[in-house]
This record gives sequence, C-alpha cells and structure tokens, in this order.
Amino acid sequence: MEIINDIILSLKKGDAGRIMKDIETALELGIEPEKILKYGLLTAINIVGDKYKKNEIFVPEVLLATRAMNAGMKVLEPYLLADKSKHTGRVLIGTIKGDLHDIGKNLVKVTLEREGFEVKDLGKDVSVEEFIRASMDFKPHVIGISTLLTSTMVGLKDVIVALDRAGIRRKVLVMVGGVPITERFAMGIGADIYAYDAGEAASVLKKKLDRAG
Ligand code: B1M
Repeated sequence: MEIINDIILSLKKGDAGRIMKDIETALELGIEPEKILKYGLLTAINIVGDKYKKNEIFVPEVLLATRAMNAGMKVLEPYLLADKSKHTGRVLIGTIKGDLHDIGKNLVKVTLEREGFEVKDLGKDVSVEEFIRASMDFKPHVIGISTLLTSTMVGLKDVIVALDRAGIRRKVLVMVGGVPITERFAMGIGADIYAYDAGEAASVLKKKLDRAG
C-alpha cells in the first residue's frame, strides 16, 4: 500500500513532520493502527537497524529515525489504546542503567496498556535503586526490565538481587526482554518471565496474572 511505503520512507529519512502527516492519512484511509505499526513503523525501524549494523548509516541518522519513530508513535498511540477501565494488573517498567534504548520498552508499555494493565514507566537509564524505590511505592504485580546492550545485561540480575535483599522479590514477577536477552539468560539470572516481543509480553502476563487470581 502506497501510504505504508510513504511511512517507511519518512522514517528512513528521519522526517518527523512528514511521518505524522503520513500516519494521519493512513488512519483516514481506514488502515488499522496495528497494521500501520507493524508494516510501517516497525518495518522501517528494523531497516534502519540493519543499515546501522552494516555501517551504511551512523548514529546521527539513527537518532533522526528515532525522533521520527517517536513522533509517529505519538499520533498512533491513542488509536492503539483500548478501554483502560479493565485493570489487569500493575506493571513497573524501565530500561536498565547505562542503556538509552527505549523504543522497544515504550512499545511493550503501550501494548500492556492496551490490554488493560496499569503501567508505571521509569524511562531509560534506570538504576537498581530507582527500581527498588518505585517498587515499594507503586507495589507492582510485575517489574519489567528492558535492555538492548550486551554490556548492560548484568544490570538485570542486580535488580533481582536487590529485590531479594529488600524483601520484595517474592511479591513480584520479574519480566525481562530486549535484543540480547534469551530465555536461557532470563532463567539463569532468576527472572520469572522472558518475553521475545511486546505481543508475547502481554499474552504471557495475562496468563500468569489470571492464574495468580
Ligand atoms: Co543502539 N545499538 N546504540 N541506538 N540501536 C543497537 C541495540 C545495536 C544492536 C545496533 C548494532 O550494532 N547492530 C547495538 C548493540 C550491540 C550490543 O550491545 N550487542 C547498539 C549500539 C552498539 C549502540 C551504541 C553503543 C552506539 C554508539 O554510541 N557507538 C549506543 C549506546 C547508547 C546507550 O544506550 N548507552 C546506541 C545508541 C542508539 C541511539 C540513541 C542512536 C538509538 C536509540 C534511541 C532510543 O531508543 N530512544 C539506537 C537505536 C535506535 C538502535 C537500533 C538501530 C534499533 C533499536 C530499536 O529501537 N528497535 C538497534 C539495532 C537493532 O535492534 N536492530 C541498536 C525497534 C524496537 C521496536 O525493537 O528495541 O528490539 P526492540 O524491542 C522489541 C524487543 O526487543 C522486545 O519487544 C520490543 C517490541 O516488540 N523488548 C522487550 C524490548 N524490551 C523488552 C522488555 C520486555 C519484553 C520485551 O519486558 C520487560
């Protein structure tokens, strides 16, 4: 579809103004918001990721693409959100200290909110202490920790150890995810849930919390 290609092109160019208009047009044409996200924004950011990996583009271009992604998400988000009155549970989420990647974490947040979870987002570069403090205040059913860098993976375990020391580990489920994380790694550090992507995060949490009553 032409408008989807326009969205991909605008994101690749990092044109935030253009992408907002493209998304409005796509919505006016009656394209489902989920399709705009999947075939437009996510396809485009993955293309950007591949080019970055192959050194065909560099950090400034990725930053522009990120800005466009965020601008697009701002337009799309209200259409992705469903009725928030059906609370399924409380989730505290953040990207671990040292890691500034938040696009995927934001997507997990929106997807969980869509499914009725109340989500408190601590943002990116979140320290172990911030996770513990917020857990005590917000009393989440689930703590979600994201990371995209291999160098910050160890921080996920630090949060789990600190939760244990603070005496709250058994009161919460810990979910981890992000590009370098595997099921094996997640279980190895003592997490309860590994989710490959936002959709899986929502479906696994729904099942787990239903079972917990
Ligand atoms: Co960075 N970066 N980056 N980057 N960046 C990666 C991650 C990298 C894989 C690129 C590469 O080399 N191929 C590489 C990491 C290599 C590694 O550690 N093994 C990398 C690097 C090296 C770096 C820098 C070190 C580069 C530099 O400065 N030399 C630097 C680090 C800065 C820092 O964090 N301290 C850096 C910087 C940046 C930008 C700031 C330019 C920008 C981030 C902007 C932002 O997020 N606000 C950026 C970007 C955009 C990327 C890539 C290109 C795209 C990431 C993305 O947003 N994907 C990325 C390459 C790639 O991943 N292909 C790359 C789209 C997003 C929807 O997917 O985040 O995977 P993703 O999230 C998915 C799943 O992973 C999962 O669900 C999400 C949605 O379905 N998921 C969870 C994520 N979190 C979850 C949590 C859960 C459950 C599921 O539960 C809690």
